[in-house]
Amino acid sequence: MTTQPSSPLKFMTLERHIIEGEHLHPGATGQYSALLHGLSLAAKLVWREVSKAGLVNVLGTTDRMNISGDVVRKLDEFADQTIYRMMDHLGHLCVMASEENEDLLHIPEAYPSGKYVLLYDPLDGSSNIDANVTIGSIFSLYQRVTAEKKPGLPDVLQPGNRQIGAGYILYGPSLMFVYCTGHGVHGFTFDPSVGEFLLSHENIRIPARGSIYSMNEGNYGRWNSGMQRYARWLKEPDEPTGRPYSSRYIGSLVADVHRTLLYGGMYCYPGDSKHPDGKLRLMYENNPLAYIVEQAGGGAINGRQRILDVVPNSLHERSPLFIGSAEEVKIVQEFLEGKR
Ligand code: FDP
Repeated sequence: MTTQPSSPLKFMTLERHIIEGEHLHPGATGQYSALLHGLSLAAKLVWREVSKAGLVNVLGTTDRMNISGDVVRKLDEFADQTIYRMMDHLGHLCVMASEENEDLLHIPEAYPSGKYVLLYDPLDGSSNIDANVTIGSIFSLYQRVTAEKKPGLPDVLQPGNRQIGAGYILYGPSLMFVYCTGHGVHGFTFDPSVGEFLLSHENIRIPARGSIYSMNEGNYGRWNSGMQRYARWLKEPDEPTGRPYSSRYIGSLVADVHRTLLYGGMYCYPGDSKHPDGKLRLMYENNPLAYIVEQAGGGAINGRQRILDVVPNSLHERSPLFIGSAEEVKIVQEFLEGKR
C-alpha cells in the first residue's frame, strides 16, 4: 500500500528563499540577493577548509597579530581572504571592512563598484579552532552613504540601526547559515548530499525569558558592583523566577548567541576594570548580532543604551554587550543601573 504525505513536502533552499525575499521589494535589482548568494558560497568554501582542519596543515597560528592584538590563525586568514575574494568582483559592493584588517578593504579598480557596504568577522571564536569547537563568520550589510567617487569611512561607520541585513554562519556539528533582511530571522542547514542550504529554522523567535546565562566568570573580580550583584543573583535559588539559572559558555560569541537565540537566556560580555569597553567589536560582532536578536524579538544593550543606536567612532572599537531574551535584558539593565 502506498501512503500519501498529509501535506506536500516543502524544500526551501537558501537561494529560493533569498529570491522570494527579493520579490517583497518591488523594483529590487537582484544585487542584494547576489550578495547573500556570494556569502553563502563563501560559507561553503570556508566550511570545506574548517571541516578538514585536523587533517591538513590549516591549524595553528601565522606569525601576524591583527589590529586588535590577537594572534592571527591560519584559518582566520583563509576565511578573511576567501570572503573578500568571493565578494570583491560581484559589482555590488563599494567597500568592505573586516575584523582582521586595520583599514578599509577597497574594491580593486578592475571591478565595478556598487551601492552596498559589507562588514565581516571572518572567523569568530578562533581561539577554539584547534580544539574542534564551534566557530563562525558574522556579516553586516549597509547601503553606501557617500557620493564621492571613492567610498570612505562614513560608509562603514554607520550605526547598527542603519543595517539593511545581517547574518552569521556556524561551523559546528552542521554548517548553518542564519540571516535576516528585516523580514524575520531564518536559519538554513547545509545538506552535503545535495550541496544546498535547506530551511531548517523558519522565522526564529527568541523566548521572552530564559534560564541560561553565558559569561566569562573568570573576569568576575574586575566587574563593577552592579555586574557582580547580577552574577550572584543568577545563582541564588528562587523557584518563582526559575533560579538558579544554568551556566553555558562556549567562548565563541556566535555560537553562544545562537544558543541564546534558540533557547532564550542572556549573554554578557561586560567591560571591566582592565578593559572598560570589554572585548567584543561593535561593528563586526555586536551590531550584526544585535540586529538579528532584536529582529527575533530579543534585545541588546551596552549597559547604557541600545547597541544599534551607538554612533561608532572607529572601525575596530570595542563595546560591552548584553544580549538575549527581552525580559532578561531588562533585568540585567536594572542591575547595571543600580536599581537592584
Ligand atoms: P576569540 O578571541 O576566540 O575570537 O571576540 C572574539 C571572541 O573569541 C568571541 O568569539 C568570544 O566569545 C570571546 O572572544 C571570548 O573571550 P574570552 O576568552 O575573554 O571569554
